[in-house]
Amino acid sequence: LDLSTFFLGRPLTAPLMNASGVWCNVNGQLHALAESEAGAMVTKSCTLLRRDGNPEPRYHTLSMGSINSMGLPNEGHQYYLDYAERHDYENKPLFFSVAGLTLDDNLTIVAQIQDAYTPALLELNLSCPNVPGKAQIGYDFDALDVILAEISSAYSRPFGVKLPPYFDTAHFDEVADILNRYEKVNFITCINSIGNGLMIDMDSETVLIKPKQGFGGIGGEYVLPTALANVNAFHSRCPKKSIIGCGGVSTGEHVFMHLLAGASLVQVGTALYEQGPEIFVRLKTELATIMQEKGYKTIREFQGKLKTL
Ligand code: RRO
Repeated sequence: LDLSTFFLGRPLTAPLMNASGVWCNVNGQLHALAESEAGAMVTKSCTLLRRDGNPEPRYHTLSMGSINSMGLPNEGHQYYLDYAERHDYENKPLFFSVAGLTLDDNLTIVAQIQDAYTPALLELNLSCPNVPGKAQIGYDFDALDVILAEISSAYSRPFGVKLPPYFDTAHFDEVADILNRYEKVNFITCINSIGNGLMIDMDSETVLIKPKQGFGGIGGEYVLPTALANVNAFHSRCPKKSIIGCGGVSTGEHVFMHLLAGASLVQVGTALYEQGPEIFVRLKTELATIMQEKGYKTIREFQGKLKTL
């Protein structure tokens, strides 16, 4: 039984990686991912300069997932570029997540990536829900069009976008139309956390995290149906692009569902935060077991082959 696959022509030992933000903020964590069973990995979304992020507590485990308002804590783009220049690309591909606070910052960072000549793949994060006072580009379709035009002319290589979840068919259509106008957008990562949820502690009658009066991005089991819908919606509307699935993955069954819905590669966020990089061993075993039971020998036999009624 073979879990190996390809992503944009690059061989992967398994269709699994971390979600940006989880286990990838500092070198020690990045090295742990490099040594794990993950088939690829991505760095923490970076800004031009280092940020402390929002005040703590800013992450809380929930019964079926997590809530976070980290606020883009990161070491600054140069730190992750230094990692990217030392990464072993024969071992596994590296994605480089960028979430500049302004269009100019994004253009500066992508110019630096280009100059560094690393084989890292740019994942442009258009969906951070947690920077106070900053709207998500993914929900502003005019701004989305502008940033894709600007990055496409400034950056000579294929890149991808990390999108927020959408909840309306008209929005799937409109965003897919915009993305399809940009040939360099080779992949789409669906989804970021469901923004600005709220959970409450019953005993103390308080919110669970300090920033934004307790509002934060929701991840984990809560978001699986929304994630699968977004993966499948963009898979069918953007046939020339690859989809990376993210959202609600904690078992091999969830990985299988994302692949069936059209993902070529599946990211793990909340469950990786809770369980650590050893989780990739279990996810691979569980995925292999499901494939064996169903009689599939390779991932390509079922990837994107979701049936409708
Ligand atoms: O750092 C964060 O607060 C954060 C980011 Br940049 C993101 O894209 N998604 C998220 O849930 N948290």
